[in-house]
Amino acid sequence: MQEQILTIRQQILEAKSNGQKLLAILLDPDKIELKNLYQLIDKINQSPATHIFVGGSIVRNNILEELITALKQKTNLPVILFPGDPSQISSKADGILFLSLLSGRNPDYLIEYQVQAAPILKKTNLEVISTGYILIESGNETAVARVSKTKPLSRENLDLVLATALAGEMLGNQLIYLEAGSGAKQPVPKEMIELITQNVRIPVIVGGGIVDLHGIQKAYNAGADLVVIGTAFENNSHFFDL
Ligand code: 1GP
Repeated sequence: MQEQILTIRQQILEAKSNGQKLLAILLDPDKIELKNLYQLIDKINQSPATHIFVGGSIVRNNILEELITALKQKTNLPVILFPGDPSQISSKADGILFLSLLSGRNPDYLIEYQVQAAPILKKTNLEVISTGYILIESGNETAVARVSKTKPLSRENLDLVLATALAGEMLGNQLIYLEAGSGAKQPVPKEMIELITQNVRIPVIVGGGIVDLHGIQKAYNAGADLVVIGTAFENNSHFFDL
């Protein structure tokens, strides 16, 4: 029998239904030195990562294409764009988180950038994964809040975070991303992850401010389907070494 090739979204759904937890390493092209790239990719290959996310709130340098080409050559992991704006689209990746910043009220990040990106994406083979992106207050102003000029949702207001996630699901989002922001002082609270994952059926990504393996496990235990690690791996490529 011919083996069916699953899309990225189908793989995530399958993992969720099998109880398999997923891990994405986030690479910010601005923070990568190309001379260390192959060493970094070796470290990713030795890690438990199941996905690679590429992006940042603002990407100033032009290494995006080169980075993705190298990743595609040297790893088998799906490479998924996690863009801050439409300039960060590369047809060389496998997919893109098509984000709408549901926690904010800035129309640019709710729909304008999506309108700009849609015709570009239509010309690529990227798998477009509609993602409701919810920024949670995390103790310091993060790049997402600064760049998007939006306020994160309060850590205390669980009802509002739940209503926002439910609205995302009802609008047809295929994933919900609970984001504390890169380098956040505090990650998304466990109670919040529990509440959201118990009440939406779509997979939930959790990221921002997770600095150790215990933090990853805590998010999984609370119900996260996929955890994102950026800064901690950036600062220490031995992060996953036993
Ligand atoms: C940021 O959720 C990601 O968008 C990862 O955050 O850099 O804090 O791991 P960290």
